[in-house]
Amino acid sequence: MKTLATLALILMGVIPMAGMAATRTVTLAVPGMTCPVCPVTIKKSLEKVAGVGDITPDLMRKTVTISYDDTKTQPAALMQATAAAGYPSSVQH
Ligand SMILES: [Cu+2]
Repeated sequence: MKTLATLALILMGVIPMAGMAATRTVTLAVPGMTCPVCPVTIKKSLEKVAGVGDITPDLMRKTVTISYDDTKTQPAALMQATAAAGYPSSVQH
């Protein structure tokens, strides 16, 4: 039963499998995010990028956390998308 439960978690994407396409998460710092409209604009720009999953903007922290398929896109493309919308961003470490 334990093996089955593990397999189920892998299929649900909870446990990423090594060597396969993985959903990664990156947090971008977006200094220009200053009013409640900004996160909406930023989210819209990121939704157009293929491979992007969940987008969670945080106006207070001026960040946006994005989950993405690393076989389809990379943080550089995500930063490019926000910059194109008028919001230059950088990977937050
Ligand atoms: Cu704004």
